Amino acid sequence: MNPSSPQGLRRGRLYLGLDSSTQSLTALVIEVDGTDARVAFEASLNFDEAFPQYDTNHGVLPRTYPDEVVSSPILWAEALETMLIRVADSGLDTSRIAAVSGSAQQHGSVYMNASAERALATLDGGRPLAPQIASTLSRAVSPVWLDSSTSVQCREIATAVGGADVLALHTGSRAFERFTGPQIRKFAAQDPAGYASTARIHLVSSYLASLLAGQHAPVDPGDASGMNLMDLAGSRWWPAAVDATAPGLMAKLPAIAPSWTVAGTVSSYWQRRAGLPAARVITWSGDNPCSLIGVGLVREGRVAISLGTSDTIFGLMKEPRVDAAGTGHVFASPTGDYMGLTCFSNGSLARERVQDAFDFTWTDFSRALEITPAGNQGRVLIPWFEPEITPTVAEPRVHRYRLNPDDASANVRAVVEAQQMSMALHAQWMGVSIDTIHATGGAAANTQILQVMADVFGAEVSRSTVGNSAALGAALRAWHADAAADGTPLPWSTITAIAQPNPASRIAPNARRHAVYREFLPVYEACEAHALGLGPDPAPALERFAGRQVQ
Ligand code: XUL
Repeated sequence: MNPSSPQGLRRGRLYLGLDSSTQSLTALVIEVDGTDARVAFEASLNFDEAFPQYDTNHGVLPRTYPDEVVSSPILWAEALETMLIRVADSGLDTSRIAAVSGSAQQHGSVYMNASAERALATLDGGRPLAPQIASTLSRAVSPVWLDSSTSVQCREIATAVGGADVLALHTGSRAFERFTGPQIRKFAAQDPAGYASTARIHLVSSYLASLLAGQHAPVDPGDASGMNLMDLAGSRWWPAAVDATAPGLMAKLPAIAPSWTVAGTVSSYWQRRAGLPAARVITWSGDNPCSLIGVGLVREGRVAISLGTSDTIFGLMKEPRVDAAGTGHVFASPTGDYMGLTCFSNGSLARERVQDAFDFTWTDFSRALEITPAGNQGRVLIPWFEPEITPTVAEPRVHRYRLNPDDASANVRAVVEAQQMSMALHAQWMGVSIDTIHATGGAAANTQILQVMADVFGAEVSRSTVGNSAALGAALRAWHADAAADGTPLPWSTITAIAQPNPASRIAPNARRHAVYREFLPVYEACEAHALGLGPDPAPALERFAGRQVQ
């Protein structure tokens, strides 16, 4: 221990961050010595592979209707147990874990009955978790963010509060199908008895925090802003939206607490089951707010692009500017500021569909990007393999312009260019002039994809040093909250030093290729408008663009 350091007493403390994402559960432990942090442990469990008995595909249950997408809260509980036992068996001195926090896929909801409160407090550490939790659920499944089945409910809620603009102004987003409020409204209408027997509606984040703490945990403003229910400026439930959503809902919602709130301690269940200490459980948040911290975005001006199951572009905002076009969201940030975010559902989903179609490895995929020119000679793919969030597309359909569906390399370039151009177009509302992008998520490992990103945006791209930015963000939030709870708060700049991108990974934009994309962008926009049924045939514009490329 360094006695001269004011943080000396903290030496060797461990902070555990968990990330329950769509497809996997990740655990990441940081070890903190003074104000230095290093990653001491990292592991992931893929739901489909580790728990085949749930029959999930990419983390979701088999679908009855294409637009209804649900997963299993019991699976998430079982994954939590398996992972915490793995952490305990990892050789780490888990007695040094001072605090645990988490991140979870946003918007998903878990419905618990009145028996949950007692059941959480009296879990039997001699038995597995899943069977003890099953009877506390008033709904066996959880709708997740890929669900797009609630357009009717979105309209009803918006109308009841005075229109889409009013809802966006108060909650940070117009009504979105995947947001929790519309999902709750649909459940209340379709299964009134199930809704009536629901005592608490958790987000995935607060559900898992409750399992850890052995008591109902609060939601943080970051995750709560993905519900269409919270008054963003006041970080409290907005009665007009709550009343417009479902009868008696206010009493079923968790408390909203600042994201650094201590929600309890690791319960006796986990102390016995996994030998964990009674560490502080810090309120969990959504994966996007956690990633904001995990990629070190604690000042305005830079953005991050996360290439995960969904692709998201987000950045910290001091003021809650709202997207007039209605596709973006404003969430609360774990720092107490705001964050702007635009989400694209056809992220890795679309890249993998193109990859699978040609039986490509990731090396083949990268090679295809290397051998094809910027602008793809005016060949365009609009990659709506799944219903798309941005722009809103209910019926999935892939559109090709001048693109032969059998041309493997051109299709690879087309999907990557489409995603990057779409992000550039639909992030303009944030009003941030983008000169630096922090890239994260699984596909950020691919240098060729990041080069297209740099060239489209005309911005430098740096890769996060730690791949699992949401789990890292959760671990860093645990550290931040633990220090604050001890009365020795640390600035976010210190907490996120480890999350700053590696300068050696910097990818510079190429001026010539950026010029190509500046010209391509309005042409792509015209293709998108045409695919949406909102614009004329873009063929002439594409021909002109392609003609200029070969000159
Ligand atoms: C954000 C969104 C997704 C999920 C899953 O609004 O729907 O990013 O959080 O990652």
